[in-house]
Amino acid sequence: MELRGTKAPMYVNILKLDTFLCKHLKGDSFNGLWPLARNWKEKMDVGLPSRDRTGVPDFVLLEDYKSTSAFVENLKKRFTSNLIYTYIGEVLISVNPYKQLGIYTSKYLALYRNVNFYELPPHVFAIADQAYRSMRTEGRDQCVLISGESGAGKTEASKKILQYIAANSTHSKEIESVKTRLLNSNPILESFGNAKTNRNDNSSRFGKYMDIQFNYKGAPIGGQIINFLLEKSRVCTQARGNRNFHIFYQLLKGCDKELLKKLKLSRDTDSFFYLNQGQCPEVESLDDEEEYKNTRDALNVCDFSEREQECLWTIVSATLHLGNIGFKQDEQKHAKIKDDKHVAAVAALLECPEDMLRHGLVNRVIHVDGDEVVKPFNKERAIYARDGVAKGIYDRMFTWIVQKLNKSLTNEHEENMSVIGLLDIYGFEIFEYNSFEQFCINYCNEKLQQIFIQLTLKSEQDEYMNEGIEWEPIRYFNNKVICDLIESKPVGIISIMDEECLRPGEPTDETFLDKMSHTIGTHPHYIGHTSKADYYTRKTMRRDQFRLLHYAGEVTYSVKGFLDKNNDQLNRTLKEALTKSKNLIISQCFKPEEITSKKRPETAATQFKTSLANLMEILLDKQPSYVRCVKPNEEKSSKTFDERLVRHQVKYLGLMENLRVRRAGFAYRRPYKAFLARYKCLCPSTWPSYAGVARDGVHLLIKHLEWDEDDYRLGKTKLFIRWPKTLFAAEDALHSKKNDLAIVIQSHIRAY
Ligand code: AOV
Ligand code: MG
Repeated sequence: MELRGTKAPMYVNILKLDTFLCKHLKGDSFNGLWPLARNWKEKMDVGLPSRDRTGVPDFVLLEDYKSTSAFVENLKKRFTSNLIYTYIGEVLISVNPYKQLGIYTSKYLALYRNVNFYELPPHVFAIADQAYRSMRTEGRDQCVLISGESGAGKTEASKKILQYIAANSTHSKEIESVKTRLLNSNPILESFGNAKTNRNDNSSRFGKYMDIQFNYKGAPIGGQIINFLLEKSRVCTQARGNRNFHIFYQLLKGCDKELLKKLKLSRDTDSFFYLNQGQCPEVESLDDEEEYKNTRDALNVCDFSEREQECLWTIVSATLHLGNIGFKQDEQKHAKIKDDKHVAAVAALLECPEDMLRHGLVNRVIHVDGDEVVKPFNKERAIYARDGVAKGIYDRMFTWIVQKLNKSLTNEHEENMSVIGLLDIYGFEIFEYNSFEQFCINYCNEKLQQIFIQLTLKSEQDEYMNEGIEWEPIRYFNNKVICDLIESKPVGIISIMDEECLRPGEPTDETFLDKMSHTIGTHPHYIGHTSKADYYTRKTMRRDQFRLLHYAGEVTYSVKGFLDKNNDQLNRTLKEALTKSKNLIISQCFKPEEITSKKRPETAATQFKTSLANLMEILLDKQPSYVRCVKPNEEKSSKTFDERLVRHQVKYLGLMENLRVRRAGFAYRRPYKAFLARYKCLCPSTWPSYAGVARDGVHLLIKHLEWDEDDYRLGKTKLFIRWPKTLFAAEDALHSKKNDLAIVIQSHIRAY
């Protein structure tokens, strides 16, 4: 810890004081905090702060733990005092402050290092530290699951955890290079996979799971990223106030003239159909030009060669040119290409045969009895084909980037690695108009909620068992019923959708909807037109809609586009044109085998389901920590705490349920040693020193404090306290003792 300015002499005194106290008082109750704080006053302030003004730092200490209002009120008190973090036991609740709080500096990084979870105020660094230390001491793989709705702060939290691990793990030259690459993977993925939405200027439009791998010394030696379902429809359409992925704007604003010319682009974002629909070319909080530089730097750090980077830019610009290909329709309703210039540009940039591209954009070739039959598209189908190519190349390029990053992060030399996994996935989404993408995103959130409930309940139960304390089963809502509705076979929504996609004849979104009505219309979490729902509920739905009662609330989906998006097929001629591309990346993404293979590719939803099932396996294998992010208002304001909005999130994040589980028996628990260290000065038999077993010491202490028999239990390694008030009484007693101690310290300082 550096010593600077006028504080230095004081700090030296404190060091001496520390020795003095340890020697004379044989280790005071604040021992664990001494080396960390900069001056004695700061040390004195650590602990449970004033509960009236700033709320309780752990929800288990709420007197009225069953009341959502009390819960929200506590969050509000803390938010208005700039305390954005609160625990429920070991789960961290984080409220987006929408301003820089100065709580992620090197001082904080050092403060939380190697300190027991409960000795410092709640912080995301404490979660990171706990995961890191558990991995090292228990040798168990860890994962941190971050959830919350769009804009609640998940991605920021995951970056802070990575920052903490990079700063507080072992250093060496080789390791530094791994750390830099791990940190630089974020800006790359964000440039290509994040976009401005109405809820978040930097919204992740893909799910991400990242493993950080460590050697036996605890140094990060590599990483592995798994990406989930990029929202590729954004490449072609953006609702008002939305933008396309950041990279498009970065490239147009930031690249030099020479590259711009080579890519046949202009800087005017409005001249591109794929960029002007949202009518939002600029975002105040984003500097596209500057970000372009950052993206390039990050690409260099992560071993993307010059040539590879050039290929990325050609794909990004080819996408823009594709969007500007317009179509007209002749009398027979056959589509004709309007903008030759852009087709030529796409073919040149992607280095693929122009004639094939032209043909594929307006025709479908089908095989009937061994003969090729050409079926011209109408304008609508031609646009669909064009958008298909744009989405296809962008999506596969994104996956290619992830794979490339993985190569750069792979460590092949070390065995016996331990890992910490970070999961940052898109939050639950309820829009006015919800489509296939929201269906997948919300399904994913259902799965995460399921393991959250399962695991917290299970770990709670395990803890009681291990400590030899009686466990009283509690009732809770299990959302498995909704997961089953979506994913079970053969009558889950995904199966029904797949069946429709594969059915010969003319399956449409409407026939899919009808089929759902017939098979799952009576399911308690499904509302369709034939459901037994009340008249009013059905009346609020359009003919093309169905509604799911998710754990987080009702969402009405429009089936429009479900089958197409699930089928996710590029027309054969276009795919063939892409397999002939000489572009380094496109040629890796579109292999000729795809054309020759007779096997039908899996549908989008089924692929997603499989990747989620894999993710669940990965997660269940690890010891989880949780960060639950809450959004204080819809205006991105640092001043407003919208109680209604927060209440809703508290409900659907299952936080009350979580608290109920945690409080089912005992509100508070601490290992004996830690409890004794903090409170031993309250009992003459344990103060100033206690040489016996910590458990016995705690017993003596409790007897001295005259606690009621029913208010606590002595477990094998921990003390369990039933009511917060018991702890508060001890804490108040400690506080007055602290004041006495402060006087001793002050007089000592004067004496120096
Ligand atoms: P998300 O990941 O949860 O949404 P972000 O992590 O991108 O949300 O946070 C949204 C914005 O809120 C950030 O760009 C910051 O401006 C601000 N913010 C979040 N956390 C903090 C913090 N701890 N301190 C200061 N500002 C913060 V989405 O990706 O949309 O579901 O798909
Ligand atoms: Mg995000």
